[in-house]
Amino acid sequence: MKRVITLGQFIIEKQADFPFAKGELSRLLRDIGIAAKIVNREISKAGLIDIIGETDSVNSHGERQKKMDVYANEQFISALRSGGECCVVASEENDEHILIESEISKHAKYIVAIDPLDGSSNIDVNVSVGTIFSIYRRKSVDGKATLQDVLQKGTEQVAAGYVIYGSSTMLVYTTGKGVNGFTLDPSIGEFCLSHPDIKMPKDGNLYSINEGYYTHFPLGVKKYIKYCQVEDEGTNRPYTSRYTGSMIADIHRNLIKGGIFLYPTTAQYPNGKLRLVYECNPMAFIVEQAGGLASTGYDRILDLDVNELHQRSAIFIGSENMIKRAEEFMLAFSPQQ
Ligand code: P6P
Repeated sequence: MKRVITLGQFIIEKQADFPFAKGELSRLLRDIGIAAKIVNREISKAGLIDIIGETDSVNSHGERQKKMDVYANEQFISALRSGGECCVVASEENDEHILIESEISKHAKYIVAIDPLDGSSNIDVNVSVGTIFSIYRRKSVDGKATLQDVLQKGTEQVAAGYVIYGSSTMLVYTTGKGVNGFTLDPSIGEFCLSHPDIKMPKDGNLYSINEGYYTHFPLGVKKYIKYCQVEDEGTNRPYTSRYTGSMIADIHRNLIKGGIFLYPTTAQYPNGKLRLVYECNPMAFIVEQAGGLASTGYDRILDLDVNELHQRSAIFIGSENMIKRAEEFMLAFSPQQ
């Protein structure tokens, strides 16, 4: 009989990897897991309750907020506020960072950046959506935490993860010592270890990109797309195109099977669409920890300077050899200005 290892048990067992930790990070991950279960409960019956569709409000990106966006944001912020291990939350849904100033939290050592519900427009049509989180140590030593505590490079992350609300609900995370995946068992209400020590295949034959923007892509991207489509048995081409409109679903699939996800610069998004702090950096940390790569097509995502909370970036993320090939096309046809 295979031993069931819950997320809580796993976190405690792995705590030994952090001799100086006194359990705060473990409790923080536990708080995130609790909020994920609450959000999952509502998503799983979205069509039956008044939680799909749009609100009357617009977020900092000018995007109309979905009811589920607001609900998920409230749940994660509430869990982090009551957990007491986080002093600042930076959310895709909030223009400014949120100071958690309760007595137990204002001296907390961790910062959490979160996209509470990425791809939420897919909920209305039952396509997988997800939550992305990134955890940093507070840098400021006294007084109130500041925005500078949030604007840290991706290399400073102490943990990152995502929850994918799909055919099953999974939580995948890293603390810098590999990547592990947990599947929610609704019968016991626990995330259970299902994908220990995930390793991303070095090669793959899946490519994920919104080819609707083809005319606006840099020449290097256009040339790479054509490369993916050319018949060549030796390199397992033509590749298969898979693009769901939900980054977490696309990257999770590629993490397991091997593949590449690209969101390059476009006319509409000259700096890329995806946000560096709470989308690109956490996903890059996870993918690198699983043996993959993540870049802008030129520079490593985790090394990018972070200057604004909602800063955008182009992203090429996936299997090592596929990323390297795509970067060769960028170097050859769209050299960095
Ligand atoms: P487009 C969802 O809105 C998201 O942020 C990612 O999850 C997804 O990969 C991307 O945007 C889809 O963007 O422009 O292809 O619809």
